[in-house]
Amino acid sequence: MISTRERLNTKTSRDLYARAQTLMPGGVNSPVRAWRSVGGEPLFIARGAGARVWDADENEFLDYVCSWGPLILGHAHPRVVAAIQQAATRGTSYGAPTELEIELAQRITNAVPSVEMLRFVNSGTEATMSAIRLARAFTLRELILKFDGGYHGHADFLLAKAGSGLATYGLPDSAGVPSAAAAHTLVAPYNDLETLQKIFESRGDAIAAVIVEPVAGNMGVVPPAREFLQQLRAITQQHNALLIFDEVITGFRVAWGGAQALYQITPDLTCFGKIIGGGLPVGAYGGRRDIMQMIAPLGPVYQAGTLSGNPLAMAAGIATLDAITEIPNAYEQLEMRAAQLERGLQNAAQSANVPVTINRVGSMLTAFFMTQRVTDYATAKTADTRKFARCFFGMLEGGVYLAPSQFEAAFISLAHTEADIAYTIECATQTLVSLQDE
Ligand code: KE4
Repeated sequence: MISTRERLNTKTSRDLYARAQTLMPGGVNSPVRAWRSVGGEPLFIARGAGARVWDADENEFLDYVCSWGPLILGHAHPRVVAAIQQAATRGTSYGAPTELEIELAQRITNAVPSVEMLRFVNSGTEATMSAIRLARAFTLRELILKFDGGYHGHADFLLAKAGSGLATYGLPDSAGVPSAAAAHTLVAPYNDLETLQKIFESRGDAIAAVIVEPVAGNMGVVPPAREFLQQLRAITQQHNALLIFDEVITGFRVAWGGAQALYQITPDLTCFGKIIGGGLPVGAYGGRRDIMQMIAPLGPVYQAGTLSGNPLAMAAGIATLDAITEIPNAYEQLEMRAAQLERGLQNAAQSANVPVTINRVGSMLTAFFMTQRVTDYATAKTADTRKFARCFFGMLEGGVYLAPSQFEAAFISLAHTEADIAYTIECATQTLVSLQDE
């Protein structure tokens, strides 16, 4: 039974966190897991099953992080576990081609027609950095354009933030990123076609590619404005720049064919991650055959990886995609559950008189603590993050585990039942009422 509203016993997590911090920076292997934006100390998760996780103190939670997106089937899906176990009995890695890579590549290219050929890597970061190297080689141009608030992994030239004012050249968004690396990255506001047009008018002939999250998930969920993606496609085509869809989150999430199917846009290259690995480390980049054929060993663009196409990860990805296809109306089910959650959260916020605006595309959503609509990073950043943090901990005490940041997405899986969603809404109703005194 999920824990009722009571102070959680988190002693084991606290002890583990103390030890972890002596061994790993911040005690974590990815910054967002340290809960810095909500405060407090992170829970250490011991196991997951379906829509639930249990922490090291056996507290049970409904999970809306879902490993930041990969677990569209929920945790420890029997089909995925069996596939990994079976692959492991034959060995874990050979450093040689395997049939499993063909099987997963075939499923992805069948599902996403713009991807005629692809290369597997081990993370979304590797996918986007490789796609950008490829775009630069194909176009013989150096500039890349990304959008403010867009996150595409931690390659140097992608850790660039918007310059001041209209100085759109990127500035390093992390220590250790050379200014030269960021200077080759232009940064424009998401959903702002006017600025995009201006940048292309002045620098279009030097821009190799635009990389975009077709549905932004890293400023919180921000859908593309009407015509934004269509115009982005037209402008890049007009200037012979490539369009790279970063579908690491949206791939197989918002539709079987990803955001490009949902919005009917054909990018030149697409980056994948998360769901295609079923929770194991997998990324991929792919697209037009004439572009992909520039990748070594066929062409001059070098990219490699010891564990790329790892058999266990391939097996997990194949099992995940096959399990989705075998669930009748899987995406309609995800849409129904997510819409139920969105409606319930909206009603809870209204009855508690707490200003909340919700952005949702399919089974990814964010509730921003503010009244104004969120259409880009500048507006997202005006959200009341203190109120978000209060809500995060209220939901946690009620047995609901949200992403520990206002600027992330909540993910619904095929394991979340109608009753789970109803429970979540009840928990939100109680939590939001407790925020009224703010
Ligand atoms: P990875 O290198 O973390 O596998 O993927 C990078 C990446 C690329 N593109 C998009 C659109 C992404 O969302 C990501 C990674 N997402 C973050 C959270 N939104 C992963 C969580 C983390 O950094 O720990």
